[in-house]
Formats: sequence, structure tokens, C-alpha cells
Amino acid sequence: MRRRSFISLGAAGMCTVLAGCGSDEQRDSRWDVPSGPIVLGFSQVGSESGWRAANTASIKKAAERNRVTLKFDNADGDQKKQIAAIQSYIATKVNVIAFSPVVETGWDPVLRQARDAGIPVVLTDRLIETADESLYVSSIGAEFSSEGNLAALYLENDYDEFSGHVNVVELRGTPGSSPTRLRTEGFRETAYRHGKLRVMDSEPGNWTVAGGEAAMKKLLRRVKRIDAVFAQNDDMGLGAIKALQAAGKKPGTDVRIVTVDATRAGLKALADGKLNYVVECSPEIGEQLMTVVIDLFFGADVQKRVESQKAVFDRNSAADALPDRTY
Ligand code: GZL
Repeated sequence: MRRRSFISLGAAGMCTVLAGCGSDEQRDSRWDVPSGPIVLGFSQVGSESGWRAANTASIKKAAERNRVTLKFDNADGDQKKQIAAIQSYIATKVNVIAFSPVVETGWDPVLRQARDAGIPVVLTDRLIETADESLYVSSIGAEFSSEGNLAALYLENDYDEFSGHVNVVELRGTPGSSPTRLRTEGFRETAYRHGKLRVMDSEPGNWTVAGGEAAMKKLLRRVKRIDAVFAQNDDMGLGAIKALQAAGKKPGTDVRIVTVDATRAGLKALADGKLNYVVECSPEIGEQLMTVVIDLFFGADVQKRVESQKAVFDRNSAADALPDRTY
């Protein structure tokens, strides 16, 4: 990723010395060059999980470091609030809008308003369903279906010595969000390939510790034999640990657990043997967002899709990573 010492623009809107700041004919003329520091209007999903808190921190820190003026709104998981925030950014004529869509559908009308106002839109983290991909200039984030694939693959390999079927239950994120849908699909795609893992039942845990605990308690009542849990994020996995312990079971041993995110709390539980694998979905996409935001007005062409980093942690790699873990 190119680094640049982004210097705030002079009053005349002159482009100061920037790596990749070409002359007018090289620049994408769709967007007006800001006449001062770039103003970014950001709508965040909420503050539902440790991952989300780290994502917010990454965006705020990167905006400050790149001298981008950030207008930030937390929608508390409410799409209506996100749409209202985007409309307020349009009304106040920010230079660029970015948001993590709480659900996949229902965005076209407000994104058409942004396009009609000549304001570019960047998706971060989650994705939208639209027939008109021109409504956003770039999306930055993880491939959620591959996270589901990896969770199933590592869980399945953990049962190499086991010849029978493995009864799995799933703790899902919020209904209608792209990580919920795609992690669900990805996990099943790999699980059904060899048939060892059987997804016996699923329950929404809404990305939270409390939600994961409540969902796990329901599944313990409904499913006769549970061998393993696929929790679609760490926080719900931590909730499952509490429910399993309350039921007299040893999480990570009697019931194996795989989660996604790789927050500090998730890696700590993994290092302690209460989780078995954690698939990383890095929340630290702030710098990638600022690079796109600056390139929109001053840099080279902007990629339609910018992927965030991914890894899978086991107990040993979690212990190694914890001392330096920033989130
Ligand atoms: C994934 C992100 C999800 C995290 C959850 O990119 O949208 O939302 O996995 C968070 O922890 O709540």
C-alpha cells in the first residue's frame, strides 16, 4: 500500500506534492477536487462487538493520520439511521461517503441520491446487493464465504481420527447481513463436500456475547448430541463458552468451537484451550479506506474491490500473536 505524507490542500485547491498526484488530465474528473482537507462522512453499523470497536478505532485513527476530516455516525444496528446519516452527509456536501451496510438490501435509493449529488460512495467491511454496481466506487473488506470455508475445513481436519459424523450447531450473526449469509454458505459448502460435519441446527446470536450465550442454551436444549460449534464471530463464541460451562461441559474439549474475527478476547480464549480455531477477519481497514479516499481525488485509478487480510489461528499461533495484538 502506498504511503503518502498527505498535506492539507491550499485554499486555491492546489494539489500539493503527493505521490501519484497527476495533472488534471490524469485525474478521474468525475469528482470535484476538495478546496480544503477531504471531508469524509462515515456511517458505522453500531458497536455490537469487539470487532466493530476495533474497526471504528482503525477508521478514526487513519482519518487523523491522513488529515482527512471525518464526520462519524454510529447507527446502533438500524438501517434507517444509516440512511438518514448518508442523507445528512449529502445535504452537507461532504466530499466522499463511506459506510458498512448493516444489511445487504435497500440501499439503491439513497446511493442514487449521493450519485446525483456528485458524491462518491465507498463500502467498507460489509457488502450490498444491487443491480447497479456504479452506485459505489469501491468496496473494502474480507471475503466472508472463504471465512466459512476455512472454519469448516479446520474443524473437519480436527476430527481426522474420528470416523463417524460430527454434529455441528451454528451461532449466526444478524439476519440479512452479508457476513451472516456468506459465512453460512461458505461453511456448508465445505462441510457438505466430505460429509463428515453435519450442521444439525442454527440460531441467531446477533454478534454479541449475550446473544451467543442465549443461542447456545437454546441449542443445548434442542439438539441431542452437540460435538462442535461454528460461531460466526468471536463474541458469540465467548457466549457459547459460558453456556457450555453452565451445562457442565468443557468448551474446546467436550465441544470444539471455531469462530471468526480474531479479536484479542477470541485469541485469549483460543490460547486458553476454550476455542479450537479462529479465522481472522481484520477490522483494521482504516488505512485502506483513506488510501481509496485520497486516490479518488488525487491518485491513480481506484480498485473496485480491496480485500483485507485473512489468516487462521490455532492455540500456538494465538499465544504467539497475543503480546503484540492491537485489538
Ligand atoms: C465482519 C463484520 C462482523 C464481525 C462481527 O466483517 O461485519 O460484524 O464478524 C461484527 O464481529 O459485529
